[in-house]
Amino acid sequence: MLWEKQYQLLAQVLADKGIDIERVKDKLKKQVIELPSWAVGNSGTRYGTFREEGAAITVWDRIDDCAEIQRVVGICPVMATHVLWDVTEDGKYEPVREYAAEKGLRIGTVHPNTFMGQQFKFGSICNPFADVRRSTIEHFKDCVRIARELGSKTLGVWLADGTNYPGQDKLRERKHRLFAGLKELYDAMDADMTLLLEYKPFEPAFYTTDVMDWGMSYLMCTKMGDRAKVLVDLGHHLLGVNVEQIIAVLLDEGKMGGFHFNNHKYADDDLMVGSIDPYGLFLIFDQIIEAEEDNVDVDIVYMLDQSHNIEPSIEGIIQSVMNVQKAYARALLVDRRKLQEARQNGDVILANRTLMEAFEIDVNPLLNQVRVEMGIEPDPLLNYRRSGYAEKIARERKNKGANTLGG
Ligand code: AOS
Ligand code: ZN
Ligand code: ZN
Ligand code: ZN
Repeated sequence: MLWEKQYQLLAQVLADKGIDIERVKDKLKKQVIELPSWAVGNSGTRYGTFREEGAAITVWDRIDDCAEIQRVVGICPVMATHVLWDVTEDGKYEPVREYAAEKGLRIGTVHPNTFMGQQFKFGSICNPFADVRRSTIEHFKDCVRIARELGSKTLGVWLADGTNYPGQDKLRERKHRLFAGLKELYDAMDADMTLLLEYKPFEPAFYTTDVMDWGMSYLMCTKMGDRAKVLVDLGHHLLGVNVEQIIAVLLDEGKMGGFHFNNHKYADDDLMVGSIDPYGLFLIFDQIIEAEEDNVDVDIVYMLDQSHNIEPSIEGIIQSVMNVQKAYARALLVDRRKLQEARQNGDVILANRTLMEAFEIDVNPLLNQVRVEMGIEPDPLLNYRRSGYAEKIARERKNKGANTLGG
């Protein structure tokens, strides 16, 4: 095979640079990305949803689909979950955990749901009405129990809280309510659980959002304690924001907790990660690897959070996972010695070129080799297409009704 020859050549080139390819492969094999259960069902935009033949309808379908994705990619043995959706019809979570385990998956980050329901019109924990705040906190505490039942150690909180008009509510008071609510959740967690707090500049609220940026998330997490960290969703930044710098700061402060991977051109577009800006994704991984090499304690939960509106969801997820792998692989191949030298010499051009050189490497042969060594087919997408799984679920799930989830 041509790629095998390309791999041999790459191994030689890297050896000349003093990069140990065995170590790189080892890291690539250990990479873990959580699959969002909600991404395999039908999802859409506020303008409508295009139904996909074979889209997951039940929680069992979602587990089956994630297991199929894991079969071909090999680095996603975890399903991130939304508490309202990934539950049995009679409200049980343990069977979900058991079925997932049967399929070779564990349940990852548990996401509470504080945005679907009439009571949330003015927010959840920041709501001006005490009864809504109270019931949200009860839901949070319930999520801790659910996490236990699902065997998960991570809670991922995204709040839709905010206001739409100046004057609508007292902003400082909303901040107090925010902290009080989060702190109750934090205190209810087990000692080995972590809380990840996601931020987002706008939407659904359009004037203020209570956790609007990394600074606010960082502030809340710092006030809560060590087991609260920031979750960075790549689509949750205004245009022009330098995300990799945010990652560097959070890593340095021990507050970089997790990612929701996706890609955007405008706002929270939830497109496939790496589809619009693969270079930006590489630069994020570059920060992570650099911190690791500097012995910074890096403990990050990687998740996808995307919405597959026109592409087949499972294929979109497979492609996304591969895009993340590519970015990670390239960041692992940065010639750090040369980079360091260039920096010491004040050589801006060579420093930048060193990064670009890694970004320009065709890492497909390397990733193919990693997969073969892991016992899976080199091309996950073709492997999936050949399996007949898409046709099978389209047949089996046809006429079973369509389930539409948010994203
Ligand atoms: C919303 O914009 C966020 O990205 C959340 O992570 C949300 O919980 C997720 O998209 C599932 O609805
Ligand atoms: Zn998200
Ligand atoms: Zn989002
Ligand atoms: Zn998003």
